[in-house]
Amino acid sequence: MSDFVRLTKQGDITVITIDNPPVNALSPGVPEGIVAAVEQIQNEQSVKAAVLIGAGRTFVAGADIKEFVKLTSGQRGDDIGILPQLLKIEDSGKPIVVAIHGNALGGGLEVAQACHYRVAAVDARVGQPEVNLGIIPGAGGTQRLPRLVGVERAIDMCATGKPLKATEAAQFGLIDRTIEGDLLAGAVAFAREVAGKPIPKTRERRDKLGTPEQNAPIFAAARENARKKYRNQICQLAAIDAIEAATRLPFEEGCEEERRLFDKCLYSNQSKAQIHIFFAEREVPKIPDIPKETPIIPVNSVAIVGAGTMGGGIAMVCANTGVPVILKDTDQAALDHGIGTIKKNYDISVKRGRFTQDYVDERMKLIRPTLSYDDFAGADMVIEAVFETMPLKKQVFGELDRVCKKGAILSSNTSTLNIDEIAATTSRPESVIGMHFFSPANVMRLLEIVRGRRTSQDVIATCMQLAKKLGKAGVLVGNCRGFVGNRMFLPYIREAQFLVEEGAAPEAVDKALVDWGLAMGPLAVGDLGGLDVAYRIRKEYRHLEKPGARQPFLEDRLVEMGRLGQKMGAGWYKYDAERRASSDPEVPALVKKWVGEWGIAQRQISSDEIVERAIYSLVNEGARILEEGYALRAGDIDTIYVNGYGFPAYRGGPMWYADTVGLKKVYERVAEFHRQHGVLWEPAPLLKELASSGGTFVNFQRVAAQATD
Ligand code: T1G
Repeated sequence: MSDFVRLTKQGDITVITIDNPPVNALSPGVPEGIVAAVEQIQNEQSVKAAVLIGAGRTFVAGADIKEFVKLTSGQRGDDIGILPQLLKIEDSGKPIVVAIHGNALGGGLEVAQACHYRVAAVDARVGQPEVNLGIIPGAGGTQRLPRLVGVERAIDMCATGKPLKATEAAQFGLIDRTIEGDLLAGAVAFAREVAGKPIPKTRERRDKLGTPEQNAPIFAAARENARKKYRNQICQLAAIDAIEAATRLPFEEGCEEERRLFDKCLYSNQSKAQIHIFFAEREVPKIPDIPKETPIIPVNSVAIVGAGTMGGGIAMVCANTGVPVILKDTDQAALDHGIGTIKKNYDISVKRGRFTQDYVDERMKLIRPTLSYDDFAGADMVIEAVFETMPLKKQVFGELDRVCKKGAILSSNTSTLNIDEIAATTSRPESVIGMHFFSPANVMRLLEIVRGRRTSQDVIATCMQLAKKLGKAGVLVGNCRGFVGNRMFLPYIREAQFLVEEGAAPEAVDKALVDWGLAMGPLAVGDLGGLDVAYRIRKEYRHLEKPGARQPFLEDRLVEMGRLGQKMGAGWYKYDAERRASSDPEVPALVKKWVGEWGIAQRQISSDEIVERAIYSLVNEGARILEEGYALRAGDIDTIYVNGYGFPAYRGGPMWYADTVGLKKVYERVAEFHRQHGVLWEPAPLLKELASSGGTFVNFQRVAAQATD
């Protein structure tokens, strides 16, 4: 039998166990091992049926994604399809009952669909998440799934990639029985029940495939929705096409069409970019100089200073993970307002069906308001989220140093201030770290974990692990101005303003980048966060700008006339009561007047130039951050931008995108902008070096660990 598959007996039932840690991926040898096991039981008279189950914490989490990388990079050339193997499982003369625990995803669910019956632990999840990798199911999933759950459900599962709970899947006929308690025992009992009965083959069913008349409006609506929701992306539409093929063609021909669409997606830049992000997100917790066995500090209680927007959101994140929270503010009114906002946000989630009222009531019980630091004495960790000024941060950390127990982690949610300077106000800088959440903290996945010069390894390791527990993409970054995300974002929004100064309409700048794939344009983002926020940062750090560097002035003017953005109903755009944006004719008039005063020549600016200047400003600053060591890997920067700045995953993040364009071309454009627009566009030495050496950011490994200024 294969290294990954073993057989055991439970009386007249054979148990086929897949064992390929950590997630039983269908690596080479696994499908073959399953087929060999199925073929073996065919000749064993005593065997009435078989149960297929996964060892470890999950059933099969899909095809081995690493093999796709080998395939598309030419490292392997043979066919990785497992369709023939699944047909052999389905054609077994003895019923195969699959027993699912943990996850059955992608190829894992396709294996399950080829089995004759599916039972699952009540907390198992099943799904076709391939679109998250820019591909579609490629092992018959788009053909068998609609036969089991109907066309609409199959479209929803394959086009959104969202997994179902086993209990939901049972309602749709995908799971035949959910099992409380001992899954294997329940599966073996089920196998005994079905042994000797006619064996159902999913591929032979057509009862749920509907008629062309019934299906036409379903497919039309699904395509329209996919075009709107997944702009520019090809895989969701490909999944819909493949499911339509299932309704029109015999099974085998449907599978050939699925395979054609699968290959089209797999070899696309979109899929390569999304697979890069998949592995980049799994690489970020690996810190070269923090050994795996570094002790983790238990964090069973958190105290938060500041019940404002960020403090309240962070409290919800902790409570949602069952961690009791103490939430402090300076006066009762501020505290009541903070708790009120948390309650309001939870009520919205209940209305949207995300949480039940019971769940929310339990969460609210975990959040204890206080006006006194004395209640912080027992906290394992503190997250400070007060107003963004250094004097206030220092005063708070002075208090925390006085009241918090030895070994407590003292963290700051600062987005721009120097962590070492904050740490220096305490007697325990080794316990101080930055935990930079993004607004709204209970929604945004990104968490920048800022390492100070003295932050200890166990504090870093603990925060990296805590990020995963809180459901965040925690990325370790160095302590430089704006850390990684905001440091790159400053030149990006600056470039957006320069483009308007030179003649591009604000709407044109935002539209070019949204059409290119960004979730929101830079000027609209400014209005959302408040133009006064960036204004204050520009003012505070103007003295650090390169001498002779051009300074954007339009947003300063807007702020100085009170157009702070959404919160004031006017910024770059005007906003109605529901905060819906619309163009404001006053703005181009103001811009025309102001640039006239500065004598800036106006010109037609193409959307290509807008995209290049905006995105390459990110890339150039990202290159500096990499070479200075404030980010460990290009993939870390990409993970930050995809999870925190609405950068499309199907473009892989700014650094991966630059590699895809080719660093020689990117460097040449940056050098051209340097000639045209001056010192701010000075190419990063690393960009120049990699462009001339033919290197890539993704393969760039910095020699030394993080710089310390
Ligand atoms: N292939 C290869 N490695 C995988 C893998 C996979 N499918 N899934 C996980 N890993 C590695 C991962 O890189 C990490 O490695 C370790 O396992 C733990 O993962 C034919 C075409 C299952 C929900 O998209 O969503 O099937 O960093 O940290 O948080 O039609 O992993 O430790 O070295 O994520 O507990 C479809 C992908 C594939 C599911 C577990 N399947 N995996 O989450 O652990 S395409 C998926 C996940 C396909 C078929 C098609 C999650 C998880 P390392 P982890 P986790």
